[in-house]
Amino acid sequence: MGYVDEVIEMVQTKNANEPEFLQAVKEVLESLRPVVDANEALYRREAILERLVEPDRCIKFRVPWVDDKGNVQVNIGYRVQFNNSIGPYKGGLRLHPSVNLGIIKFLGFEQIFKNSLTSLPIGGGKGGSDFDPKGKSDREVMAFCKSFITELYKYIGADTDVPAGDIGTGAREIGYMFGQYKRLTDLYEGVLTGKGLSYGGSLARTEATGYGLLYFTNEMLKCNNIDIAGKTVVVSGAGNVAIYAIQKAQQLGAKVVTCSDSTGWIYDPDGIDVALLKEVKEVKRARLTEYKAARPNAEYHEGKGVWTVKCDIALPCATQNELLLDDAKALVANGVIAVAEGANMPTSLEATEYLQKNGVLFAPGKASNAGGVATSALEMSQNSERLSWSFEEVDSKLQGIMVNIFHNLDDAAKKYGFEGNYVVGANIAGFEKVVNAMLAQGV
Ligand code: NDP
Ligand code: 2IT
Repeated sequence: MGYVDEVIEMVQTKNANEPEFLQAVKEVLESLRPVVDANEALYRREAILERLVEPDRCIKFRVPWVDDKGNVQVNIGYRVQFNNSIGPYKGGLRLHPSVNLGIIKFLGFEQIFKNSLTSLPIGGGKGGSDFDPKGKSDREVMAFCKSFITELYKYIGADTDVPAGDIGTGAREIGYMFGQYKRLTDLYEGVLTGKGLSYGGSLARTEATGYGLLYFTNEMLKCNNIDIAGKTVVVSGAGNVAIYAIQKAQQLGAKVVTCSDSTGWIYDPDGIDVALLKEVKEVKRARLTEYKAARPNAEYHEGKGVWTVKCDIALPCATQNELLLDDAKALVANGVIAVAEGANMPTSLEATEYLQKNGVLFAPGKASNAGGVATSALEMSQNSERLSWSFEEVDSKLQGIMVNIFHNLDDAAKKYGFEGNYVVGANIAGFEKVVNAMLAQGV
């Protein structure tokens, strides 16, 4: 058995109850075969793959807080510090009832390669909790966030580990967490990113993941002689990534006709009204039925369904494993040209393979959604130099980073004989920098 297969089998045995982690490891390691085969003796001796798939540490803790009725609630908090070979651990905090250790490990593992692809000095980590912010009052969210940081603050710091937003964690949650960190440590430092603009946040961080997704997609299309203007786009999700992906796609001249949340989806033949979507989701924190109520021409459907809508470009921006084999078949049958992931691992392995086999340009999230964390790293730079850059400056750096990521992975794919396979390209390009650092730093 080859080295890659041995390590996949070991991960399977040791982490049998963590399917998402296993899925992420399989996708990465299988596409690293060409590099691993070329360096097998060295990597085996140094146990590079065994070291890569085992986090530096997993922190799990109790998060007690008091709800509005005076009852004590208990959630579980996690931080997985996966790999800091090229910089301090960096990655978001997910607040969602589905969160468990396996999900945080999959996200932390992906983050290693994503952060490496940004070309900025950030290592991989991820955290979160099974706390559900939905339906909670601001005071309850604050109580949870303060309790969460009261334990986590021991393990994070501007030069150690810098958490940020993810599903369920936005500016409100980051604000409460930053306040508690400052109170406990007396340090005014860039320990969290995605902060408000008045206390160290970066302009363009809110927009960065969605905008970055479109900068990447646009470059990928351009290099394949396709113009994004006039194309029909379907988007899933209606959160931070989806909203700003829709906005930038429209600015580039495309027409976006769908969005979704965890209960249903919208088809808007006139194109999604971003201002209305922001009002419904960012201000009211309401369901998409409110979008429909304000747009007579739009349709609202319960459940899943955006991938059945005819489109040229599909952008999954909600969560993992939301685009499965049948969805990929529906997209291909409807003539899709490109699928670019805004979410982390939204496309299953089978669906990815089907899309690639059918000639669809496929951009893996660790490359195409890296604009969020890249801009977080720019926020860290601004915090370190105690300066704030203009929106235009950050946005132009973000554009440069996304274009650069595309060419790095395109080149890596070509170098190893996998031209056009951006999954292989992203994994190899992300891995090479990390592995070189690991080798240089020894055991
Ligand atoms: P948000 O919480 O802002 O939005 C998530 C959206 O996805 C919501 O509309 C949510 O619906 C919907 N959704 C549908 N099904 C699910 C489900 N099963 N679990 C969770 N959400 C679901 O999150 P983000 O937009 O920040 O994140 C979306 C994806 O992008 C995630 O995969 C995240 O890891 C990834 N990502 C985020 C980055 C960032 O900077 N924020 C950076 C890079 C990647 P509802 O409103 O009903 O909950
Ligand atoms: O998945 C991700 O890259 C994020 N949620 C953003 C992480 C960050 O540190 O900004």
